[in-house]
Amino acid sequence: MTYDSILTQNTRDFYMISATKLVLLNHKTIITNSPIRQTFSSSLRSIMSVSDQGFEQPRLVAKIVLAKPQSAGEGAVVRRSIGRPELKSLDPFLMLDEFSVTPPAGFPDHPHRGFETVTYLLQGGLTHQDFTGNKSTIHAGEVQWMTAGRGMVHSEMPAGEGTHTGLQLWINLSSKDKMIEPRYQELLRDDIPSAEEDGVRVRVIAGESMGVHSPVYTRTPTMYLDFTLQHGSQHHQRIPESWNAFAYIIEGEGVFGTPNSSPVSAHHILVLGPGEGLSVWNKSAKPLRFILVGGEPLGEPVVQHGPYVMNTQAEIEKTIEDYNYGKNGFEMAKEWRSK
Ligand code: FJE
Ligand code: FE
Repeated sequence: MTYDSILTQNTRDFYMISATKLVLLNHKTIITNSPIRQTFSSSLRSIMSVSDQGFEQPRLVAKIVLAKPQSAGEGAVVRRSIGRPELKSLDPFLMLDEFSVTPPAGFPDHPHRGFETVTYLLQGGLTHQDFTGNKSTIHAGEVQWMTAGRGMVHSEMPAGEGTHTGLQLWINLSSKDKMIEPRYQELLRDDIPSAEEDGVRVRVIAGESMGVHSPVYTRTPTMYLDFTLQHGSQHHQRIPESWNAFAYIIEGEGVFGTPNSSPVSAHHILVLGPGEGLSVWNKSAKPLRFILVGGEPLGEPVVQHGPYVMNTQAEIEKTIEDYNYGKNGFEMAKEWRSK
């Protein structure tokens, strides 16, 4: 966005800025086409960045947790952030794993009920097979958004040799959506819209950022953004105020919340406090890559038994029975095996 467009479009901010800045802004209209424009607009940028892009009430970092490696599935390694003892859940999010699988490791046939799994591949490929006969592979930069609803049985295995990595997020469904028909939304590389400006690149997996929108339909209102900030860049991302939100660092290190905060490095999750949005700076020499995820809290009781997430213990017991007897959405579970 140019400062001219900020001036003409954003009258609210115009009135909020201080007298000093008003003087500068008035000058700017005069010097717009002059040779000193470059110098002037860069000093203008540093003065204006706080009031025009930042927030009066930025979301500060409320908690930082390191996701240490642990084993999961069959021989897979996950760095679990949400779902570990220090961060049991963050309504509506139930789990976030940064996973690494090398054959023969993987996540063989297992059920789910009551929530969504969002798998985002960072390196390699992951093949998914389910009990309705679906089979597909996602590759680095691609997403499978699975709404398990009333029941899904599937396998998630590495596609080929070597090490395959990615992120899997579990998003809870509201009580009215827990028993819906299962569905998939698959986003291949070119289906994920992106934007780039001033050293900041975003891939929009869910929600909206920098003027681009994801095609994903989220039952539980959610935003999921993959940011890469080059050295020296900064970004200010609005997040609905009633939502819970976190950032998870994939690589590099970044300054989150306020410009004087200590930098945080890869494999840490940062839980954000209340406020209008997240401010982030890359003051390091290397690129910073992180996901920023936010969601509307459901505010409902959560009873989890492994891959089943319901509202009451009785519903969990019913789910175990449905799976064992192949009922209420698990009809295909008894006969099916992945190939
Ligand atoms: C699961 C243990 C598990 N994190 N990340 C118990 F490992 C799993 C499971 C996964 C998983 C799968 C992928 Cl592809 C990536 C993951 C846990 O499948 F569902 C239960 N119940
Ligand atoms: Fe699964």
